[in-house]
Amino acid sequence: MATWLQSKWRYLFMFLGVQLVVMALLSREGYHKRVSYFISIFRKQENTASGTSGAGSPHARNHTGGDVYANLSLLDKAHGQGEDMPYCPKTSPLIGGPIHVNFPSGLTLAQVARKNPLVVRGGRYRPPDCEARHRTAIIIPHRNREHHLKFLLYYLHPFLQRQQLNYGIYVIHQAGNYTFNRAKLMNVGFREAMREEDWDCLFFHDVDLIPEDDRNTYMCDANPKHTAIAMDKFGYKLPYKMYFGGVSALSPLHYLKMNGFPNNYWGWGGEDDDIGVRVSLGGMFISRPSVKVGRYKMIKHKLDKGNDVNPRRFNMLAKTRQTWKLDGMNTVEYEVLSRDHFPLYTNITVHIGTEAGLHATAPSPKIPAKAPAKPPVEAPAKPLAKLQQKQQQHH
Ligand code: UDH
Ligand code: NGS
Repeated sequence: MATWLQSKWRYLFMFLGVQLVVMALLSREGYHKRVSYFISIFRKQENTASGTSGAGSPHARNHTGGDVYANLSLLDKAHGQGEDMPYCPKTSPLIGGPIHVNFPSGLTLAQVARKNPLVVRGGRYRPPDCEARHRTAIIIPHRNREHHLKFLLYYLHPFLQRQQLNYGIYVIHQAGNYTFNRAKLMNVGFREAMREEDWDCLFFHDVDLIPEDDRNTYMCDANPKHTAIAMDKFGYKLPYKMYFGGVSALSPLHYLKMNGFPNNYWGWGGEDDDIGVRVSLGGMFISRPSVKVGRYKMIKHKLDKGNDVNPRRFNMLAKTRQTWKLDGMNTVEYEVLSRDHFPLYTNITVHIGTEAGLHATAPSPKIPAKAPAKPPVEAPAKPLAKLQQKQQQHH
């Protein structure tokens, strides 16, 4: 009886042993994945529990924990920028998903520059180890918001690097104290950026909006794209269906199809709605990323001095259908006062005049918002001329 039991145990152990070996062999591949999956869950919990990190503590997070600078150490400057570099993969392996955003005090531009050693003069970057598939210019309308710009640059540079883009950042700075004109500055940005390089996508980007997920790719779609779909100040929801404010992305062809943006919205409000209407008047649709991905945190602020609410915005909006071909990229007038290639961005300071025109010093409040029916003052930059030709062929 005892011998029978002994041999039964022996067979049982042998059977279990063989099973164990087979299981170990079969699961060798999946094992690492599963282990790292569980580790990542624990890390995520750890990071949520430990609260904030981001800009204040540069080493605290890996990519799953939302540090926008995690992963970038994988980039190696030593890799050649030769002719024979392979194209970057369609989906960047550096993308990490949600980004933790906070605004620590004491951050300086010099610190931002040190954290972005591969960014070159004028705020330009291209991946060191592969040929980027996309060339994106970021256009930021600006005046008196240096403290916001610093944070935007802190987050945007690594964000764009993680997407393996060839990119450049342009700050279009309105000179003087006259009423701010966001849309006209964007027209200036478009023309001046296209003068420098044949960008295939332009992102029109408010200075106070920080993207919170790097799966929100800064590349153009087949239609104009509105990316600031879920902002914290609107409870991470679209405030209304036609909203086109904050951040949007257009290819040069999109931009020309809708005759760019209006030049005559002085002060706060309405210009973004006008742009949204132009998209459909130009025969296009608004595309958007998902609300999960198109998330932005706004740096809180009040309405700026020199940017009072425009009381005429509703009347102007009602006439977009009649005015869009008469006012826009084909009529924009301005004077570039300076162009500086700073380490983290290209600054273009521009005189855009007033409602009364480019050289009128004292604007008359009675001047109607009518678009000037003049031909364009400046000859289009070379890539633009090419595009206009393309557009004519298109129609
Ligand atoms: N901007 C400047 N300087 C200014 C004004 C605007 O740089 O003086 C730029 C900046 O890029 C900003 C963008 O224009 O992000 C849009 O302006 P905004 O931030 O003032 O507009 P927003 O609608 O906020 O985001 C308005 C706050 C309160 C409006 C209340 C009106 N009822
Ligand atoms: C609309 C404005 C837009 C503005 C949006 C969000 O009412 O320009 O609110 O404003 N349109 C008009 O005034 C016609 S916000 O909540 O960001 O201040 O972008």
